[in-house]
Amino acid sequence: PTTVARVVSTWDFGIAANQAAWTILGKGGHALDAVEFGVQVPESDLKNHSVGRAGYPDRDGHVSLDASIMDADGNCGAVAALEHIAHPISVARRVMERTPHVLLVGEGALQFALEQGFKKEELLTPESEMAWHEWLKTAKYQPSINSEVHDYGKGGSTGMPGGANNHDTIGMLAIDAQGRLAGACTTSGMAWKMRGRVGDSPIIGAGLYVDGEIGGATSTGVGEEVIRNAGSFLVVELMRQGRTPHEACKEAVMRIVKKRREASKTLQVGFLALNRAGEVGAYAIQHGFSYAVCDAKKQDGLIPSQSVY
Ligand code: SD4
Repeated sequence: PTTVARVVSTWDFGIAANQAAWTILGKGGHALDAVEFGVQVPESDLKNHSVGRAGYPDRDGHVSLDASIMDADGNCGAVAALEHIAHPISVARRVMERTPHVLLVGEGALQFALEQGFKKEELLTPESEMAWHEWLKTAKYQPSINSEVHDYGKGGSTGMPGGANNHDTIGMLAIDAQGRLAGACTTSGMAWKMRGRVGDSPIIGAGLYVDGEIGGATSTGVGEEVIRNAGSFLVVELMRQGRTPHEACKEAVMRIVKKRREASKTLQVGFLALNRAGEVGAYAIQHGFSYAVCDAKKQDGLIPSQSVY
């Protein structure tokens, strides 16, 4: 069957990531290769402080990365709290393809990555280190919800100094010319998180879910709220029940808002979904979430998501 190939991803940095994915999709390549290649772009981007290299560290100064990847047949792999590896998404794919497991964490994930030939690197850049030192001046070393309340007016939710960063996790979903779906999600998590904290991004069903019969979903924002609601799985299940991607994302967002009415006023969660027919939808709690769509007709479309607030 010939389908319209399409790739979608979260936030404005999704444009460049989609274009990379398109170099594979546009040639009739596999959706799985496209999403892995696509999200490597923000993983490498030194200006991006919420994904991969140059990501903001945890409270103790460690850059610790979460990533997951999934295909249409239920194959999936993920890494959490992985340090020193520039492309966690590629380690996640190796977990999927070369181990009997789905998720490797921390030291074990690093050991596996090194065994697979990935290079051990320092991912904390001088700029991120400076931002961390700046944060340390006022930070109390204890989990505080306010350290993760962000300046949505500037479009981001990563808790960076001065609200200057308007980028978050990248979640990417693709359908290729043969109708195969795949998704990838990669992040350095919430800036200044507790050491060992894992968000939604590497949790299959939370930050990412793909079902070849239905479609895929991915999320960005405060991962705890997404995990609590098995967010991406919920979006896909709602599409299974007949919702459009937009309706499914909206209903999943409303589920969070309903359960967490007070907290949801100050936190961001955004969902992005792509169904088997190539239809795209998104919804967020806070204003400012956007997503990028790329196909044969449009290479750089950035679309603002609707939101509750
Ligand atoms: C997390 N959802 O670790 C990710 C990161 C993110 O705003 O999107 N931050 O919770």
